[in-house]
Amino acid sequence: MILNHGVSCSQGEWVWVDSGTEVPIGARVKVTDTGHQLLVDDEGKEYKLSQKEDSIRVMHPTSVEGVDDMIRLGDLNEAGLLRNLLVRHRQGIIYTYIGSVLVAVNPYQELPLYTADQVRRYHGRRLGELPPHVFAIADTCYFNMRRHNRDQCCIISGESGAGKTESTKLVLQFLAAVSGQHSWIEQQILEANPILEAFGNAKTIRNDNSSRFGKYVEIFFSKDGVIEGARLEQYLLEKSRVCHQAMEERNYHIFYCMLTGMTTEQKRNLCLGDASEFNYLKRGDCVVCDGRDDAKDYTRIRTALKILTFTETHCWAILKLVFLGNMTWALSSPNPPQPKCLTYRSFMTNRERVSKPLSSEQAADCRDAFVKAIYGKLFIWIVGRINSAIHKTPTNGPKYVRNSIGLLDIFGFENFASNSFEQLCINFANEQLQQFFVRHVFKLEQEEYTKEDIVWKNITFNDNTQTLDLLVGKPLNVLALIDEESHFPKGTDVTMLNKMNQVHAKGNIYIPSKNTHDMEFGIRHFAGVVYYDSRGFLEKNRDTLSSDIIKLIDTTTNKLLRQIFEAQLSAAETDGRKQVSTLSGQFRQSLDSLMKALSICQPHFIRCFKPNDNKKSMCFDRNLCIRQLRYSGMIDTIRIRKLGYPIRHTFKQFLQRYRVLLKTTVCDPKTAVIAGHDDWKIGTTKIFLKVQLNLDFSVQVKMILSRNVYTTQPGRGSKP
Ligand code: AOV
Ligand code: MG
Repeated sequence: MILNHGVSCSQGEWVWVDSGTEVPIGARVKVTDTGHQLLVDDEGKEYKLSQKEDSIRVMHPTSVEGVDDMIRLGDLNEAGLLRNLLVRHRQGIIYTYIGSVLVAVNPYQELPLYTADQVRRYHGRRLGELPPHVFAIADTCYFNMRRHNRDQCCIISGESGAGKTESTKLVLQFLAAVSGQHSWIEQQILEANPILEAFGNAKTIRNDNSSRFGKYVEIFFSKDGVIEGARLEQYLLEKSRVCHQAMEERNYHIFYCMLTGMTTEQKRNLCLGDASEFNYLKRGDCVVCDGRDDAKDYTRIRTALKILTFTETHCWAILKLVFLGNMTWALSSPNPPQPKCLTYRSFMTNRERVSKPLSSEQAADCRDAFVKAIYGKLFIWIVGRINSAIHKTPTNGPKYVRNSIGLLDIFGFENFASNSFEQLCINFANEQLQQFFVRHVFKLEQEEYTKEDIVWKNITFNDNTQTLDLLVGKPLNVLALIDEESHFPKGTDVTMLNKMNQVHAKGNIYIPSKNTHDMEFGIRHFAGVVYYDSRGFLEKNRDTLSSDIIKLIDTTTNKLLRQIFEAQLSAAETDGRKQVSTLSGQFRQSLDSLMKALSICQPHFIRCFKPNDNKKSMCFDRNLCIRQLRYSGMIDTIRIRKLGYPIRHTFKQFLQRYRVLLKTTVCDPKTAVIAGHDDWKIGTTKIFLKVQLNLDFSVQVKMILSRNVYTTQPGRGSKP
């Protein structure tokens, strides 16, 4: 049977079908015993071929079995990328390249891929020589750093549960293995992880070990390629979790680890009972997490703390502070001892300072703010302590050379049913990283054309500059307005929203609230529109503790508590009215320095994908994956490639593939002209094509081949 696209269908043939799914799905032609032709798609659904004839295209052979590098796909489009991941996922292959970018699909099962043998196998090999692997990317970083004396960075992104943190650990494991010293400092760097995860990770509905902060780890190497130290930067720990957890979610691991791991004696000393006795730990109605062994983790954390030179006194001080919130004002206690600063608020009138009792709700908010502040500051302090153990400034003087590899494990784009200030910050970070990514891919393309002496000009690509302008670029941008209103004593979420609506309604990136009662505004992000609920924005952004609480802290004899609030205490002393920087201000600053750091590195990208929402090993959710393909920048990558000549063959490959046509086709000059010179270019080592050639293009092939190419050595072509 011949279809309208000139496709002849026979038993076993693969085609693309448009069957109302978001992107076309792969399907195979099946001829039944009775001679009827059916289509069976990738999900196992059957259709009568006759019903689908209009929406069928023949599948390129590369899409049938799948390829290691998706840039090589003949069907270089969404459907092609998606099916490639699907086909490989079914074969248990989790890694795939798209050019130099690694796509890692979470296997949700232990795979024998990360052994010492595998490290040796991948070490010293070129990217693409062996099947795609996270070790291949790690080795490329290491190789490039040493060969070119240039700092490298690896940007690992993906949504919650996609495998960013695991990939980061694997890269680190590889680097530690090939740097080859098994030194104390290496061990310290590796042991920083259990500590960070204990205090910064928690069970969520998406991930049993979800990192609730972003991190950038820089690993420093001597000129001999030996690990010398590292430095950690953390971003935006989710403090609200300390007081509140959604259903089926937990507070930070450390709480549960302490309560199950400590001896009865130790617990008695700290007046601790069971996790189920703490309101702060059981809000999600989930104190145990299947698959995690809290008691064992506790031992691990204590060992790690020791390795990172936390003293016994430090450890106890930390553990005590962790529970301070719960102990002093245990919500479960019927008569909690209530320090006055938590039940009263003092403020200045014209003449004097007066105190006003707080409602019980206000008092609870005040207590929560305190507890969150303690935890947040403690986390920052712990990261600082870890850095002081693993980050050694070079002692050999300023001329001393060392190189680094940075690993960024940061929250992916977020779009929930309800989005707040945190999501705005996270999505802002992702916009910046997306721009960085797209510009890098664009630059690589440009370089490839220049290298091959092919003119690539007047090509522009619309990246997400407009969204970034709205967020931080233009005058009165969104983040500036939020900040301005946060500093303004009478500012409220409503006044802030009104200003944003006024200033930005005319643009096409900002979506103003529908009416005066609507507290939502929308932003067109690169990965889709996100609606933000503006309620609570200012308070979250101000991120300040009341002066009463600062005073309370000032009375404490707890040394660690004083230490973690050092900055606040001294600010209160010098000038109470001094403008403290807002949360978005701090975040912007740390992002700016991150972007600066990344921009001087040679970047590598790992895009982690989640195959399904149920943490299942052999299940591939097409819609979920399409969404990830889009916002991971994969679709941008192919769009950029398609602006030029997406299909490339080295001369040798090209000849092998098409030589046969040279003998069988007669060159008709007229058709050759129609085929057009613009559809292909001959570079110095490769042939560049606009579209994949098939038999219909034999004339073109003939023409290309006739231009001397076939007489040249592979890799040394002559120019047209
Ligand atoms: P995330 O870092 O991307 O989410 P994780 O790295 O924590 O996600 O991965 C989630 C879980 O998936 C892990 O705990 C493992 O069980 C499993 N997993 C991931 N990668 C692998 C792998 N290569 N091999 C085996 N199992 C894997 V978040 O921090 O929530 O954004 O906030
Ligand atoms: Mg993580």
